[in-house]
Amino acid sequence: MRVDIFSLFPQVFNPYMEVSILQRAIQNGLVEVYSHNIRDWAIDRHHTTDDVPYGGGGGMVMKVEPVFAAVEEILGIPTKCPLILMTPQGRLFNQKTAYEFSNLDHLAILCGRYEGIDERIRENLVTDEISVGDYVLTGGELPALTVLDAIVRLIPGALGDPDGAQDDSHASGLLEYPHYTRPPEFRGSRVPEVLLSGHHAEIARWRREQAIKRTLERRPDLLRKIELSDKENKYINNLLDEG
Ligand code: JFT
Repeated sequence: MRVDIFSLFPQVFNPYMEVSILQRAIQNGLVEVYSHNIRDWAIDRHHTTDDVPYGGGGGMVMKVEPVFAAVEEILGIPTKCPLILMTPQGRLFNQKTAYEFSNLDHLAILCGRYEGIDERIRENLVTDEISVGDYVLTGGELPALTVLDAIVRLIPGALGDPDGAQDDSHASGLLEYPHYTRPPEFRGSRVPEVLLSGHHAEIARWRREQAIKRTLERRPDLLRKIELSDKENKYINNLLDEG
């Protein structure tokens, strides 16, 4: 997969790409990431990338010409691959969208700054508008890294683990079961006996029940979206009766 990122702060992507899973995926040739500085395509003497809004009001707006020049030079005309705009007004990013994007062999991400981008960029260049959540950041760079990380770890081989991402929170539609590692007792707090038992079927059952219990307690909205077995529904009804 190839990912092109357009930003006024392309250097912010490097430190994160040099650690983490992204680095291994890049080294293994599973993904190529190029971050481009939109300012390099601003042709006036001051390399201007923003301007005052028509109609007045505060703040600045990202200019249309440098973004078009950057995107058209890198992606071609007409642009062949999806161009995702990170924006608080986009649809909420989730695991399903991450899977969809991870199947692309080329995608591009546009990160804005200031109060936002000239609407004509959105109308004529952008194919998808995505937000990472209902909170306010100062620009699209952190959302872009979030989306990039979520996508790259789904590329087969990126996790360096044959089971890959299948156990993840949200892959099954449930939150994850609790994790433990050595020692078996720490300051009087013990690892659940079943995990020490070596009983694989019982461990699997315990984990599934814990995942359901957690999801019921913390994210009941998720439970309504997935199919459970009759046994699992009985387990939920028992939990609800107890509580
Ligand atoms: C914020 C953003 C996302 C996402 C793109 C651009 C300018 C600053 C801003 C803040 C509030 C209202 C503009 C951006 C995001 C998120 C993405 C821009 N700003 N208008 N903030 N929070 N979840 N995705 Cl361009």
